[in-house]
Amino acid sequence: MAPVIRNDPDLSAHWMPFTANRQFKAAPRLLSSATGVFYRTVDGRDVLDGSAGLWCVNAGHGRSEISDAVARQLVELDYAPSFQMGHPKAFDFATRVAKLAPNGFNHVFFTNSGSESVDTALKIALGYHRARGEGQRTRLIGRERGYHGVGFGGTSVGGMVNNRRAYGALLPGVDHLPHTHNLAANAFSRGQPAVGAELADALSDLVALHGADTIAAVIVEPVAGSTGVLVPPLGYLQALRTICDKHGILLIFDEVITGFGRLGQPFATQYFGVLPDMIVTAKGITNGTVPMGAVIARDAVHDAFMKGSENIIEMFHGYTYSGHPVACAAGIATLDIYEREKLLTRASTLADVWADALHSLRDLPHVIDIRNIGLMGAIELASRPDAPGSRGYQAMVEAFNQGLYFRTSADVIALSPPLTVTAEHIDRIVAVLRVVLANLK
Ligand code: PXG
Ligand code: PLP
Repeated sequence: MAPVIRNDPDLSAHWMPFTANRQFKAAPRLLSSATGVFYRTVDGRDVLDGSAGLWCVNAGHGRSEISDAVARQLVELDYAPSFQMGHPKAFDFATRVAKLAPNGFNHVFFTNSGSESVDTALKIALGYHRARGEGQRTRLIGRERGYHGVGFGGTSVGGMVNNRRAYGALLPGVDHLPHTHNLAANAFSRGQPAVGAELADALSDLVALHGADTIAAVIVEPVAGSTGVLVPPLGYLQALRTICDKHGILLIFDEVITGFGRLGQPFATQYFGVLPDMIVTAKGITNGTVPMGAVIARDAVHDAFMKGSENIIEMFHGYTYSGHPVACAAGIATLDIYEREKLLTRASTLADVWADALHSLRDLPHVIDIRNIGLMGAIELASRPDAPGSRGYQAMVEAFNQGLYFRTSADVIALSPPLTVTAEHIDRIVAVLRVVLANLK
């Protein structure tokens, strides 16, 4: 029997995340199914998925290889305890994930989300220093306009003010580097902007202020996603790495969005040629199908824990659902698709088409910047002086009504379609945007 999809559910009980609940419930946008790069709404309209869901559906929607693997797994082994017990797929999947990372990143800690991956990586950093006799290294450094999820650790190192201000003192001993967004110097850059590598020097200033031996780790998104696609200036990530090396500070790349092919390499670390000490992932690891995340650690980080008596738990951390069998089955099927369809490098073959398409919108009203890298892009609109964010929101609603979905961050339109997108789909994205922006007040 075909499932019955209710088009008019009672909306009151579900307290929606990161949503203007009252506004949404007054005029809901409900999706009922999805195939390829299209969603279908409850009223039967096709909507092109311009943001791969929330930056996670890298292989496109409705992949039967994944749903079949999940169904089989639920019958075979629905759950296995993750503490002091194991199941083969968690080990197989960890091996597969590690193989995609640069050489020397051979250890994978599973979580269930990007937020959990971030908090896990921060705790690994603290534990690493303590295991090496440097337990006084407790300071954590994030960046303005960074997004690292919503746990207390990620909220603390995060740098988006609305995500922080209601939540009190957060973690102590946290600093933030300046963000790298500079419209005056870098507006309408294609790829990496030229100006801003020197902003990494702020890390040297924090070292001078606090003392190098108090700082545990720096966490940054190689390309900031949530805050509106901020591409790192040329030389910036290299400069951060150099300063971290000089002072024994761990460098964490939060690749929750950039991981699994977004830039045309498995991870942004390979795209930029800069090696962190840990890679934080989630989202695309299962094509968004089953919640999962992972921290990929460099051997030296992992090995620092593996000493002392063998009956002692090396790291007091983990989740009921770390390495969940269903998530691992979904993840293995996802990596099979990525490999078979060469999706982890596909963004590099589409990057020029993508850049040309986006930058063709430059002369439309209100557009103050367009930026792109790999298959990520952003169109920044001038804010209405009395109502920042309202123009971006209106663009999102109008586009949705015309068959295109994308994310906005205030007045920045953020685009990151599934990696299966074609040049024709890209034309369609740009055609809808052109109409929407031309008519926006
Ligand atoms: N780090 C980064 C870099 C992220 O982008 C997280 C951590 C947290 O992951 P979870 O799985 O806990 O949400 C993210 C998540 C958007 C948007 O449109 C971005 C995210 C999530 C939802 C919406 O900007 N990023
Ligand atoms: N709260 C309680 C009362 C628990 O028993 C547990 C796990 O056993 C948790 C929270 C943590 O849940 P999870 O391991 O799914 O993160």
